[in-house]
This record gives sequence, structure tokens and C-alpha cells, in this order.
Amino acid sequence: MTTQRLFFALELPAPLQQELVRWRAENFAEDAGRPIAAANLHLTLAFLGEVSDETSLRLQQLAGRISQPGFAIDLDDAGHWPRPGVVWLGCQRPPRGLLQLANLLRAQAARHGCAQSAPSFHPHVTLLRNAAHKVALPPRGFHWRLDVSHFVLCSSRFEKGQTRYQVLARWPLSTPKGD
Ligand code: 2AM
Repeated sequence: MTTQRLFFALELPAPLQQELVRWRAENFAEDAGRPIAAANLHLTLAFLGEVSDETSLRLQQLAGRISQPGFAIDLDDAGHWPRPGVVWLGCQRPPRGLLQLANLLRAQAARHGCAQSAPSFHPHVTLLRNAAHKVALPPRGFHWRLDVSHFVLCSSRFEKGQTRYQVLARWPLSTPKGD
């Protein structure tokens, strides 16, 4: 049986990825942690772990039935989790649509045997890994708006010393009423 390491995620547009990398370079010490490559910056909705092709197909079918409006995320918060050694960018007020989408995908994953390591969903974009020591965070006041009109399923592979994510499938969210 073949398995793949998979996760549902929100993509960040390439210009935003580049902007975040520039901002990170200007606002964090060089030894704060290991920077995530621009192309790998994303927001995980539900981590599935190693799953069989059968489970992957089933979860993709369920994902395809999700019908909810798109939403906007204000990336205006940052933090440090010393235990996993993660420095992240997040939102002070996650929109309801984001929580609804992630919780649905997480519940479907859990029902198919994919254990969620975190009991609750804290939306974030990981900026640095291996950040075990105290990290000076930039003062609040930064802000990027992410308009979300679709979500994706990605595979994660470690090849030649690098983590590579590949988008396997994409699903649209409907246009919010009034647009
Ligand atoms: P992170 O950014 O908080 O580390 C691909 O590896 C994505 O899945 C990453 O964004 C990562 O979240 C998340 N991920 C990796 N391993 C995980 C785990 N054991 N539990 C939950 N999420 C995980």
C-alpha cells in the first residue's frame, strides 16, 4: 500500500510570499530560527499525516462537497511556540469562514483515522522552524490581507535535504454574497 504525507491548506499568492520573506529578514534576528522558503509559506487547514491512496481519495471526495463562501484573513499577529520551535504569523480575529472550513476538514480527517495532534485549530503561517530559544517578535502594527477563494490538498516530501510541497487538488469557495 502506498501512502503520502498530506495536508489541506490555503495557498499564499507568490507576491505575498515574497513580501513576507522580506519582512521576516528585516524583523527577525538571523539566528532566530530556520527560515521557511518563500514557496513553502502556507496556512495549514488540516494535517492528515501519512495516508493511503484510498483515504486520500475519500477525503478529496468529501472536500469536493464543501460549499461555503470565500473569506478574507487579516494577517496581523505573530507569535512563538518554543516547544515545536515555530515562529508564526496569524490573525488576531480569525474569520468564521476560516474556522468553519478548517474544523470541517479536521473532523472529516479524524473520522478517517487521521489523528490531529493539536486539539484545537490555531490558524498560522509558519515563518521559522527550530526556533527553540527566546525570539524577539516585531511590534504589532503589521498587516496583510489574504482574500481566500479556494483551498488545496498538498503532499509533503523531503527530497535532497529540502521539504517540497506539491498541490494535488484545488477546490473553489463560492463568491461571498454582495460581491
Ligand atoms: P506547522 O506549520 O505548524 O509546522 C506541512 O507539514 C504542514 O502540516 C505544516 O504547515 C505543518 O504545520 C503541518 N504539520 C506537520 N506536522 C504536523 C503534525 N504532526 N501535526 C499537525 N500539523 C502538522
